[in-house]
Amino acid sequence: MNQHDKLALPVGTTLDRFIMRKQEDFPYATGELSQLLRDIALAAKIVNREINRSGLIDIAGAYGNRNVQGEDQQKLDVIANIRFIRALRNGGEVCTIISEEDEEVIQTGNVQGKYIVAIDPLDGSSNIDVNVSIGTIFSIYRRVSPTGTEGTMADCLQTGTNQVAAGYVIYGSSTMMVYTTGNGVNGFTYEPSLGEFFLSHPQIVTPQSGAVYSVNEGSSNSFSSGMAAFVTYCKEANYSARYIGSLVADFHRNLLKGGIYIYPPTSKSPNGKLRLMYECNPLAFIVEQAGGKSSNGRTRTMELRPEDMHARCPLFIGSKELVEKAEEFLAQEEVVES
Ligand code: AHM
Ligand code: MG
Repeated sequence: MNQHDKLALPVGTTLDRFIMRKQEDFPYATGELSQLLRDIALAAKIVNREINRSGLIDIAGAYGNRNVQGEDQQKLDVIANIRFIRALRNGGEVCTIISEEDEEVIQTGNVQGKYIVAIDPLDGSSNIDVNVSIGTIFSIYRRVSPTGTEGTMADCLQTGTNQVAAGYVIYGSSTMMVYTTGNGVNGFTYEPSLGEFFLSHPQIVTPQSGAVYSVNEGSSNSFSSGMAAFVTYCKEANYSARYIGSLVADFHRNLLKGGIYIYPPTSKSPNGKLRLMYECNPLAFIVEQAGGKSSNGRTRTMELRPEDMHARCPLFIGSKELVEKAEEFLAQEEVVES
């Protein structure tokens, strides 16, 4: 290809255009969900900028702990929380937000808003200091209470099967946003010089099987017998162990290449560590839309009843055959122990 042809290449489909096109597929769509997704993408760009500068902020410690607006400098997960909430509040489509970073429900004041958002603004944030990929995970529900009032606990504690959209942003060697509205999964890569996400991974389909298992084996002393047997099975089958310790990064790799991510019950976290509303449900929706599977080892993640907005649950997620294999080992443990 000569230089002229290269220059004439189309730049591709931007996230905004893609969202608009998808909206046209639904004749009665009002555009509110589209706007909401764009609000999230905008906040993601801002958070991406903050993350990229985080090393420099440490170096700039000599300037004191205040940023240019005179605000005290805060940890990035707090900043990310503020950014996403602000974007969702300003957008107007969301009545209520629940966030891993906030103990209480957040009412945006937009009582006409039709949507509820559950968000983990910056997952794996302990990895920031060592320049390892981190992510944002979000989930969108339609409210069940009437518009014109504040969102209720019933709005916030819906089962995962009610999600209308879910996605994540991975801040890694490149920044990507991956999302589903229940009609397949699409991935967009951020082009920093243009300030846009471009469609780079259309219709992601996850491999039915894989040869990667991702689990913190440091906790293996407290694995159940079924869980321990599954890990032994993976080793005997010569699978590769890959565990970044940053859920979005581990999940993203396995989604594209095949594999299973597990956060099982351990003595330290008897219910697993990950949160049903902010981490497990959104990734479960995505993996299922890509042809994979997610459960707590026994029950489909998206059918678990959330008892509390911060509830935790075990997570077995990834390629269908591997998740089913792990479930077989867990079922076997019940037979042996009964
Ligand atoms: P966080 O929400 O406090 O960031 O914790 C979630 C993170 C996940 O990204 C990661 O997969 C997991 O915790 C790692 O936990 P562990 O260090 O116990 O293996
Ligand atoms: Mg988290």
